[in-house]
Amino acid sequence: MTDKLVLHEFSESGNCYKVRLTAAVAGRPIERREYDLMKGETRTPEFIAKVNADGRIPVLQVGDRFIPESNAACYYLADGSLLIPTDPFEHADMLRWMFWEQYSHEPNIATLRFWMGWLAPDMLSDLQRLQMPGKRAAGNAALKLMDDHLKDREWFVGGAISLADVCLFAYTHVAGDAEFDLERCPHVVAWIGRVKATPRYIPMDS
Ligand SMILES: N[C@@H](CCC(=O)N[C@@H](CS)C(=O)NCC(=O)O)C(=O)O
Repeated sequence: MTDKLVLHEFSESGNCYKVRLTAAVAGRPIERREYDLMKGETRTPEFIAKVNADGRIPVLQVGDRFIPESNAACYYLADGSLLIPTDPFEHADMLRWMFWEQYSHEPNIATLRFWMGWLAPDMLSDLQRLQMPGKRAAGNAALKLMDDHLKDREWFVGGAISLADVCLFAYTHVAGDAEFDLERCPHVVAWIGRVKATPRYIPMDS
C-alpha cells in the first residue's frame, strides 16, 4: 500500500504552489491542508513539534513522516517521473538550478512579493525597508541570468521540461506581483508560456 500524501501549505505561496505543480505534472494525487500564515498557524507548539521544527510550510506529509523544504518535497514527488533527468550530468545540473533558486532567486523575488503583497507598509521593520533595494537588485540580476540562459534553449536543463523548470517557474511567473518587469526578459516570458502549455499543468489559484 502506498503512503497517503498530504501537503501542509499556504496556497498563495509560490513554494507551496511548486509542490502542487510537481504533483500534478508527475501525476501524484495529494491532499491539502491550509494554514493561515498571518495568524501564525505554522508557529504553534504542535506544528513545531510534529510537522516542521522550522515553523514553515510547505511540508509534504508521507504517511506519518514529514518532508519540509519545497524543493525536497518536489524531488520526492517527481522521483521516477520524466521531470527527473536520467543522465547524471543533467541530473546534477537540475539540482544546481534548484539550489540556485533557493539561494539567489526565491529570497529576493518571493520575499519582496510577500512584503509588498501581504504586509502593509507600516508593518515593515526598518531592517526590511533597508533590505528592499538590495533584494530588488538581486531579483533583477536573477531574472537577467535566467533570460540569458534561455536565449538559445527552451528549458533550463537538456531538451525537455525538468524539475528545475517547475521550481523556477513558481515565483518567476508571479514576479510582477513584486513589480519586477518581466517584459525586460523576453526569453523568460516565452519559457513561461512553454511551462503553461505542459500536459497536466495547473495554475497557481487552482
Ligand atoms: N526554503 C523553504 C522556505 C519556506 C518558507 O519560507 N515558507 C514561508 C511561506 S513561503 C513560511 O512558512 N512563512 C511563515 C513563517 O515563517 O512563519 C522552502 O523552500 O520550503
